[in-house]
Amino acid sequence: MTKCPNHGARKRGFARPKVAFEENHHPRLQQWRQHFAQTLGGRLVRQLENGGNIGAMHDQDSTVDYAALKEKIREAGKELGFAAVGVARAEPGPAVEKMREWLAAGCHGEMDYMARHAELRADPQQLHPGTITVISAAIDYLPHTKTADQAEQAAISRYAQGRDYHKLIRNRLQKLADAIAAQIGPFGYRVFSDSAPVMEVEFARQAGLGWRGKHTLLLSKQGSWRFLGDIYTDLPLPPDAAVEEHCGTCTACLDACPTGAIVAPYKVDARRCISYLTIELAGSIPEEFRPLIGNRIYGCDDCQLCCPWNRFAQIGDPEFSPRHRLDSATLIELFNWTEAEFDHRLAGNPIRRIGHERWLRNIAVALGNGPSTVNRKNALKMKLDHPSALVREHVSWALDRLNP
Ligand code: B12
Ligand code: SF4
Ligand code: SF4
Repeated sequence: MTKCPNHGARKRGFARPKVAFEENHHPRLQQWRQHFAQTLGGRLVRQLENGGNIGAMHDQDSTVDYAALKEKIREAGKELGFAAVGVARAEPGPAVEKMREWLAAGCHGEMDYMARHAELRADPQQLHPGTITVISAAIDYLPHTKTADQAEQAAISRYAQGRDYHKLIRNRLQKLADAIAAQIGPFGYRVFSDSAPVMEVEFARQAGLGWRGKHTLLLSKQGSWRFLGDIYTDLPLPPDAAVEEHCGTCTACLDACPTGAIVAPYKVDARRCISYLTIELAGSIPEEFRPLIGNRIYGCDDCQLCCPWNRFAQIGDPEFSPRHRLDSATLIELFNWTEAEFDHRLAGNPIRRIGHERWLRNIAVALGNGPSTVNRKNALKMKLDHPSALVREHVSWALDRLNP
């Protein structure tokens, strides 16, 4: 139970959100704020000032036009740089059963948190009491249209070449929540972006942001190079309609996957996915997959690169532009980064989360995938006595591959 500091009204399960706007907010948001204060939001604020109960906000019979509010939220979201904003009921539906099957088959591998938090993922009310609605938002991240198809180049997943999206999206969602709160008063909410057990793709699908591609990612007519984030809230906003699926008979992603990780349409076995093997897996990469990883050292984009809908994708938010030449650096160059350089250069980048040891493990595999050059072999030999047994094992494997 928390107590609203303004009115003393009691409100179950929700802390009072921050209501102050950022000083540097966009002028259009300011305009919307003024407009809103004079209309619907203003009515509510006045109602609260007159001793109204905050609980009235949750009353479907109140005078609030929630459909109009939703459109204002969408507009404010666009002003904050979101490519799309939609609304879903906080009910993941049949996707929950599919998730349980996926977990029961062990497809999550060592991602224990997926199993541990399955019930929280399945039930938004358990994760954040009072939640009845999900505001789902997508932000474009495609940093460029180059490819890293030269063997000496390091292939780093496009999502990880610029700033870490987790905090950035949560900050923007917080601004969106602030914008709502500044107009209608305190309301219950919590923001997420890949930061808690939330079925982000399913809610985005239900909210009409796109359909689920056969690679399982959210796909739209503007492509799939989009991050997702959510606001769980107690506002009774009317849900949007899901959009029609447009994969048709295409199976390009299943065919393109280097490791056969898309074991059936709409089913990824994470244990086979290069994204899992290079990012989530802490230990040794199973040998059967190493040759298939090629020059990919962090994540994999193949199931998106081949997707016909990504021909229509736009370059994303400039925050995701490549840093430290992560779009063009060579494997050897990155292999030679010391731990201090790794930590310093990748501050604020998602790659830093895997740590220097896994970074070297991944690059050793990519170097081992050839071609066999003197420079490559010399770079590997320099790490033969690395303090980490994990690194040493992958370096030895790589040298054996280059010296058959
Ligand atoms: C765990 C996880 C992974 C795992 C597992 C991926 C997976 N497909 O499950 C690994 C590490 C492999 C991974 C990889 C990647 N990920 Co990831 N990942 C997540 C995370 C944290 C949870 C996803 C999840 O719940 N998976 C569990 C399974 C059970 O769920 P599911 O695939 O959504 O669907 C299942 C059921 O719901 C059911 N189902 C649902 N609808 C339907 C419909 C039909 C007809 C059928 C038959 C079944 C079905 O089938 C599935 C079970 O087989 C989310 C963030 C989040 N909180 O949601 C990001 C997220 C999905 N990942 C993201 C990204 C960007 C990636 C990568 C592209 C990164 C990269 N470049 O390396 C790759 C893509 C690989 C791929 N093809 O999925 C983005 C995707 C954005 C988007 N446009 O959709 C997310 C949403 C993060 C974010 N906030 O933006 N990821
Ligand atoms: S990210 Fe790569 S390995 Fe994983 S499913 Fe997509 S194509 Fe396959
Ligand atoms: S490659 Fe084809 S099947 Fe796969 S997500 Fe794109 S359109 Fe759908």
